[in-house]
Amino acid sequence: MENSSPPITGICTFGRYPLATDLKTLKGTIGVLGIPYDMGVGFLSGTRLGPRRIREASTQYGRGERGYYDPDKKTVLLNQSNQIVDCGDAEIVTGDQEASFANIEKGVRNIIDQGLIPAVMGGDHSVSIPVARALSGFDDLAVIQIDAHLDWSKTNLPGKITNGCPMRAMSEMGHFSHMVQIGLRGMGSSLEADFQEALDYGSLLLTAKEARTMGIERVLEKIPSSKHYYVTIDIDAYDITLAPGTGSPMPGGLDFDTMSRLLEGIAGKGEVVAFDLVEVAPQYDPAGITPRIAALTMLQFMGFILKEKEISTNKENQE
Ligand SMILES: [Mn+2]
Repeated sequence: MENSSPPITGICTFGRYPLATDLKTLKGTIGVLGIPYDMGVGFLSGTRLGPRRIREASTQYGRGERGYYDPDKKTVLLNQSNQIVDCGDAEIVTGDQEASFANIEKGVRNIIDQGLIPAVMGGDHSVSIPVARALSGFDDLAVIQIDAHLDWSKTNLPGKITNGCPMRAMSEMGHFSHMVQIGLRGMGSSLEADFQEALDYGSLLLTAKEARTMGIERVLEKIPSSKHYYVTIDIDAYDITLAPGTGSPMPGGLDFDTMSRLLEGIAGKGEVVAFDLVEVAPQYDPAGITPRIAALTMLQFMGFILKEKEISTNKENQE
């Protein structure tokens, strides 16, 4: 990869990592998959533009095998070679939710079948439903949602799936051993009865305020131990000032450091087998903050995941 050339040059791939759209012959550890989809949105749509804008923002941070030095952690992250590939986008069929979801699930399954961790960029939050479906082969799998909203709405349109119901949908899938929901606050789409159903299901609910008050170390202690983790990040988990480009931005949210420490802690707790970052709607953010913080969040999480992989491989080699 010609990383000596300026970020503005070349074909726009996530983090300037190599493009690998043949999902049957993937090599590496993490496969980025875009989902330009927003048919699950009843209010402000536009998340179909998310993947392209996130990719564009991410090129500025493409460091190749050099990685980058983190002065807080005093370590170099993302310096592993040939670990991340950009798999392009899932095939979206305009107006056909079922076909689109089937294609998304197939795309994610293909990446997993090749032994890679899917890093999915949405798309509205309904796309996490086919992503979650694709994870049915993992045992002892917990889902951690980082989001301002509970996303346990009952869909009021028969046969229609919206971005307000992915966590309810996941609770019905039967292959998640635990559910944790962090960052809840403010005016959400879910009703009081939905919160009660989430609790009855056994979901651990932590509001943004609770997370702030107890501190991230305590939050990490509270997350149940699992062998495998799937993390679904709604960009509106961030405070409205950090991510205005989304359909339902909300004040009182997480800051970047909190998100970063949370993701680092999760990567250290168990094996992250998939993650997605959803709900970036760039057109509501002329300053372009939102796709940028989305790209940085994904890159950081990838750095933590690869660092953990490196540590566990070293341990295995020593044993
Ligand atoms: Mn959501």
